[in-house]
Amino acid sequence: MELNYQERLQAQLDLLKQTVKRPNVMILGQAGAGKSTLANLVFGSNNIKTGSGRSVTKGINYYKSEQKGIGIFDTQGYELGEAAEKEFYDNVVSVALNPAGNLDGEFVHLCWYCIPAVRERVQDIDVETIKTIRSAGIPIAVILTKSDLLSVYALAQLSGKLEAALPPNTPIFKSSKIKDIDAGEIDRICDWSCHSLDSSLRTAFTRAQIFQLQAKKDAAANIVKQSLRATELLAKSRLSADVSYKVNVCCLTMVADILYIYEMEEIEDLLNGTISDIAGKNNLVSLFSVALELVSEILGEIITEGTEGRVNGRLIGEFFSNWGHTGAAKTMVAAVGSTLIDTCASLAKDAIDGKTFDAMSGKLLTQKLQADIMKRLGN
Ligand SMILES: Nc1nc2c(ncn2[C@@H]2O[C@H](COP(=O)(O)OP(=O)(O)O)[C@@H](O)[C@H]2O)c(=O)[nH]1
Ligand SMILES: [Mg+2]
Repeated sequence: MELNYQERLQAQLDLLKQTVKRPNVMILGQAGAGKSTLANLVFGSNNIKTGSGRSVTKGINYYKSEQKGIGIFDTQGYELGEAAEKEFYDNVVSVALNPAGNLDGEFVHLCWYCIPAVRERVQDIDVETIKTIRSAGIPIAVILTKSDLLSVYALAQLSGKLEAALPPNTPIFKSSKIKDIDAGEIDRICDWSCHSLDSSLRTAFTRAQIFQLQAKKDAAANIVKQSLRATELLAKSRLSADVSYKVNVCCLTMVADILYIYEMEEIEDLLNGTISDIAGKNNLVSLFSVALELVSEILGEIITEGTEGRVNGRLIGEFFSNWGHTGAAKTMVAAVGSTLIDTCASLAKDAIDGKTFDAMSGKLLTQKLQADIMKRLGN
């Protein structure tokens, strides 16, 4: 059977995008509090604006990003004054506590309550809203935005005031759009958010946030572990064409899952699409499909030639000096998995650091991917 790995990989990624459950985050706070800025810090540059917004109720819009796999309830915030505050409170509470009542029947899974750090007092309306949402069982954290505008001392004072006014153990974080100021806090916001979500929503959140690379790495390592278990079951018998096909499918699923967690399509955007230009291929997915071609080639050689077969000029026997069929298949899955994680992690880091791919062509990346897999097969 002639297989087009690129198309199959893309199809698998599209399937994941359609089926993984989407978390909805509600971002609350006054107009100008820095809500959009925070969302961009966590989810990357073009998340909210690219999703199409729908008005849920007065002052609350819902943005659903298919690409990101995340939904955002963006509240426009309140004006000062009793009537306006009451309206804000009623709207927020009705949307958060009564999913069936809002436009799409979307649940609010998580709330970030933004308070600009320059604010000196804690408003009653803030405390009341946070208490109500919290007592409804929806995780809510306070985020002191624009923390660069306040001294460490003044920030601590504001935190203290908030702590005294809010229900015990309400998490309070800081954020700043200025790079390197409180950068670690964005990690902590992501970490807290991830762990506050139901486990069925964590995958999508881990994927959507761009900063917590360790969380992505852990999730990806878990994917490899599961694939190894599946491979072990598959390859118990002699490596026939049928088994080899199944191992290949297992690899393909694993590769798609890893690319999904790292959100390689977004990374590609962040790297300014220069990879595709230089590689002369369509996209990163096509680049990663070479890993699958390699797997298929090795499996093919093993079946037809046994250990005497050659891949990239090297004897297969060199890779598996002491190999049973199960061991060989597992070694290969592990090699592809760990190579892919390293490659994705490094590309994601480059994207976060604002690098582009002028220096390293897609061709080099492909070669490195292959070489790394071959090297790991030897270990
Ligand atoms: N100094 C500083 N300004 C910020 C920060 N976050 C947002 N801003 C600015 O505050 C204004 C409002 O931000 P925006 O994210 O649109 O607020 P939103 O109305 O709550 O969505 C913009 O001019 C931002 O550049 C920050 O961390 N530090
Ligand atoms: Mg905004």
